[in-house]
Parts: sequence; structure tokens; C-alpha cells
Amino acid sequence: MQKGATMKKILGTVPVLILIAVCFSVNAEQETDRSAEQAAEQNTEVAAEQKAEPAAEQTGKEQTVEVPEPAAGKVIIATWNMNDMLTHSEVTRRKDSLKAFAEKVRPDILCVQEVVSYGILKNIAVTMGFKDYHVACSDFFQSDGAHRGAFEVGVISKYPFGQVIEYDPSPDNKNKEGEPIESVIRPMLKLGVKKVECKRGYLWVSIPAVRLTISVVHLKSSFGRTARADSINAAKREFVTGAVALGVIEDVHFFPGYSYVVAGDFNVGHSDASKNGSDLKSDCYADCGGADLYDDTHAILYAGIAGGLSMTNLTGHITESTTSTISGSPVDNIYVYGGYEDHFTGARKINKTYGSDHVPVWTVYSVP
Ligand SMILES: [Ca+2]
Ligand SMILES: [Ca+2]
Repeated sequence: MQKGATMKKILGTVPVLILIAVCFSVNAEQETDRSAEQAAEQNTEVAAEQKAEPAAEQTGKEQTVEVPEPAAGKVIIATWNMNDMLTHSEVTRRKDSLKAFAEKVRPDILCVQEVVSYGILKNIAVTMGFKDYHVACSDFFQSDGAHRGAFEVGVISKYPFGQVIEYDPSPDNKNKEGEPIESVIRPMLKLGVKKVECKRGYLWVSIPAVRLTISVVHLKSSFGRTARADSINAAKREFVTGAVALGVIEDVHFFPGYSYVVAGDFNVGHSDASKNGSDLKSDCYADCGGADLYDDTHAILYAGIAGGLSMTNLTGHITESTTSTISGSPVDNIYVYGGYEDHFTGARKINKTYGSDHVPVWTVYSVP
């Protein structure tokens, strides 16, 4: 896939800042609004994610997309928000769907969201038939409770991990089984992205056998809100994504010759015309005209505003939603970067949720 073409496609959907002077004049007021909302929300940070129940097993029309047969040097990388994998009994209840998913998608590397512990993810891997695969899981929440306030992200990989690091806003690990080493998240402070109180960071793994680093995200949901009511959620998304971007920039130097992947549930569609902006200094919420909008999450990865970082969104050409609960462009995205971006196929989705409220999204990577 040509990065330039993809970028044009993405950029074509995002309003571009034209009047910097106008935007600066309203910026101070917007900052105040955001700070006030932030303070209010910090006090009422809900442990539970609120969302609608999954509507249906199918979303959209069934695509006749076949995942290619396994082949040497071809790596299927998928991301899937599994929806409420809260207990071992839930894994058992959904075992047929999990097996069907595994047989259809056959991921070599599967990035997941909405599991609550390493133990649950290990159980999922075995249930899918991947008992020899390697499992990495974040531990943002020590409770591992059967509730949405304990959501982790993880990776199930055919290939061993070189290293697993959890980037946790509040490091708290206590040497439980499967806990990765952890580091505090660095806000992209030099570009004005401040730390915002949030519970969920991201998980980073390196996979030397296929020369990949992968950052898995499950960014803050909007609870269906937009504009000012969504500003604190957008700030949380930008905070974590900024840290991910810094990590990718670091990976380029630390792991030359690798490809760098950012995958997961962004909780904002890549082409959501009511939210996406591309200027961190200007966040407009309503009646914006040509002014830059308030959620620069995707732009942080593709628009070059973070150290020239211009990742390619393999999902950029997909216009249909990837979840039955959020309409519009995909919230589940796979971004890639490095000298081998053309070794990834454009992402595809299978319009079947396999018991979740999200469909899986996948790409095939030809190892250089
Ligand atoms: Ca932790
Ligand atoms: Ca903006």
C-alpha cells in the first residue's frame, strides 16, 4: 500500500487548520473549559465502562474475504475487541465462537482488548487452539475483577516476545503471574499534550523473529458523547496516543530494520468528521467552520505533528464501522511505520463479531 495515497485519503477526511490566528484567539477559552471538565471528571472517574449491549452477531453485509492460507514468511496480524471477557466461565460460554474465530482468521499475532487478566487471556488462547502461543497482557488494574473497570489489553503470538512492557499511567505491579515489567507513560508534554488522569495505558511488545514492535491500545471511549461533553475523553485518547507515538519514534532508533505497528480500539473513528482534527494547539467543539477539531488522536500518529511521524493506517480505506455499537468509520485500526510499510496488505475486516460487539480487523505482513 502506498503511504502517500493512504495519507491523502485520510487527510481528505480531516478538516485542516487554515486560520491559525483565529484559532489561537479561542484557544485560551477552550483550554479553560477542558481543565474544568477534566477536574470534574477526575473526581467522578467511573470504574466501569458504559456501553450498549452487542446488537447482533453480524454487522453489515458478510464479506467474501478469505484470510490467505498460511505461508512461510507471511504473518497474519489481527486486532479484536473481544467484548467483556470478564470471567473464565465467559470464555467457556463462548468457546464455540472463539474456535470459529480462530479457524477463520488464523492469526499469527492477535492483539486483543477487553480481557481482565493474563489468566483469562491464556485461557482464551488455549480455547482458540493456540496452546503453544505466547501470551502478553497488561496489568493496569490489580483487581482483575469481573467488571469493565478492569479491562486490559493483550497479545497472543505464535512467535516469542523479545520483551513485553506495560505503559501504565500509575505503575502498580506486584509480581503476579504474567505481569509484564512496567513503566510510567510519558506525556508528549513538549507538544502541549499533558498527562490526564486515566487508568488505561498501553502494552508494547517486541517480536524479534519477525522484526516487529507492536503497541496495543484500547483508548478511552466517548460514551456516545461528542463535542465539549467528549473533551476529557479526547484528552485521554491524545495522552495515551502521544505516548505511543513517542514509543514508535524511539523504536525506530532502537530497532532498526523492524516494522512498527500500533493496533487496537481507538474509540474514535479514523474519519469521524465531527471529532478529528490535526492541530494540537487548536481544539474547536462546535460551529467550527474551517477551525481544527478537538480530537487529534489519529493525527498524532499520521500527520507528522509528532516528530514527523507519519504512520500509515492500513484501515484507512475501510468506511464501514467495525462495531455494532458505534456507527461511522472504524474505531478498530492498524497503523504501521518503517521501511517496510509496503510489506503489509491493506487491512480487511470480516463482518462477523464471533460473540463480541466488534469485528476483527487483520492484515498480512510479508517478513522482509
Ligand atoms: Ca500496572
Ligand atoms: Ca485539534
